[in-house]
Formats: sequence, structure tokens, C-alpha cells
Amino acid sequence: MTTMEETITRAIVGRYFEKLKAHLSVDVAIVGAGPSGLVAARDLATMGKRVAVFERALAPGGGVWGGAMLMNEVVVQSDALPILEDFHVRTRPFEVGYFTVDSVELASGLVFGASQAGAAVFNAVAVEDIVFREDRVAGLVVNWAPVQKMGMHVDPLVITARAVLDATGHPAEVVAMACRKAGVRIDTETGSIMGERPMWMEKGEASTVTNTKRLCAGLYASGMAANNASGGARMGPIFGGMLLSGRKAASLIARGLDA
Ligand code: 48F
Repeated sequence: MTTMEETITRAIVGRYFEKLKAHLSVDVAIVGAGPSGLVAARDLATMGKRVAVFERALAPGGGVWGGAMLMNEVVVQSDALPILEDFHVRTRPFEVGYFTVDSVELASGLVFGASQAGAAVFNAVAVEDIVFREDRVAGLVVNWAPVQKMGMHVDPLVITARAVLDATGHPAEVVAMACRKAGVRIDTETGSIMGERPMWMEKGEASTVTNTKRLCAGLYASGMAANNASGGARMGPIFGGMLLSGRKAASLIARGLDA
């Protein structure tokens, strides 16, 4: 007779590897489950693309959970409200053009929305390198986040992708790998990472969206990663630009895939 212990273990191992095997080769691999990555994931999955999100942290949601200085509210401008409506995240009007959102509802709503749309979110998985073949970014090299954190000498595995989105936030980790290890010239004024500028909220909000683009063959950047790559300003706890950046990234990537 099968014991309950055996059944539960078989269910989890079987279903996890089913999910992983279905995403070893994807249309879009997104690195980082912050606001821009999760909006892009939902939009692309809604368009019927096969999407996997790799997030180093145990809890997807990136920099949303803690609001500002751990006060768990964030601000969103009116032009990003349609995105929040798509995710069924509630807002409260503050002053003209500004709305507040409970950051726990926002983080959980973005994760739920991306998952429900069909994107697979692999949490506690770190991206440690890229695949670079025939002059393009062609996938990700991944490992369990605790393996990376503990500095264990364990070889990684590989996810192949038609497009990769760097949504890693401030460090722009994937773009940095492409520049450092593959020597690519990216589509910025200098051809390399220009570095994030100090805080200037209006400028940062606008540049987050402008800087969201394809940086080289197979590689796009969104959110703060896009600002770091192209020299945009930081903006702190206002999130409209992040959400709009995710939406723009999804539309650029979809256009690239369909071309
Ligand atoms: O930083 P993050 O929330 O990305 P974002 O979409 O949004 C930025 C805002 O949260 C905030 C801000 C708004 O004013 O400035 O910072 O640009 O989320 C990035 C996620 O990427 C994960 C990281 O754990 C975080 O959850 N991440 C970073 N590097 C890796 C990674 C990596 N190498 N592998 C996997 N995940």
C-alpha cells in the first residue's frame, strides 16, 4: 500500500519536474520577478508566448513588498492604473494624478496575475550566466539560489530562450554579464553600461520607460536594469514607470518574436 508520505513526495517531485521540463526551452526567459518582470511575464503569457521567470529570492515581488523604508504603501500615477486593473490590484486616490497601493497587495497581485496568465515562476533559482551563441543571447545558465549563496562548487543547468529580459533591478545583472563575458556592444550612448544616476523622480519615471528596449540581439532590459544600462535616474517608491516598462518590454519582445 502506498503511504501518504510517498504520495505527497511523488506529487511534488513529479509536478515540479513536469513544470521545469516544459520550460527548458522557452520563447522568453525573464530574470527577476520584480514589478517590471512580472508585468512583462503576464503580458507575454497572455499573448500566448511560453514564458519562464527566474527569481533568486524565495518570495517573488522584488522591491515591492517593503514599500518605502518598510512602510508598506507605494505610489502609482494615473497612467499606470490600467495595468493595475488588469491585475485586479486596488488603488486609493491621493492627490491629483497620484494613487496609493498597499505594497503587499501589489506584490502578491503581480505574482498571482503572472502565474494565472500562464508564466512559470521559478523562485529560489539564480541566473549566474548567459548562453551566447551566433552573436546573440540565446539563454540562461541557472542554479539553485542557495547553492550560489553558499558558494558551493556545483555546475549549473541551462534554459534556452528566443529572447531574454533583464528585469534584475538596480544591478542589471544580465546586461552586465553580456558586456563583461560576451563583449557585446549594447544599444546605449556609450555602447556599454552607463550606470544609474541619482534620484530625480520625474526624470527617473520617464526614463524607465524610454530606456526599456532591446540592448543587443536576444537581450532586452526593463525597470531599473534598463535605467542602469542607459544612465537613467532612480525614483524610489513610485511604481508607475516600472509597470509601464514591463508592458513596453512585453510588446517589444512580442514584436521581435513575431518578426
Ligand atoms: O528590483 P526589482 O523590484 O526590479 P524592477 O522591476 O523594480 C524596481 C523597483 O522594485 C524598485 C525601484 C522602484 O522605484 O527602484 O527597486 O526593476 O526586482 C528585481 C528582482 O530580480 C531578482 C532580485 O532578487 C529581485 O527580486 N534578481 C536579481 N538578480 C538576479 C535575480 C539573478 N541573477 N537571478 C535571479 N534573480
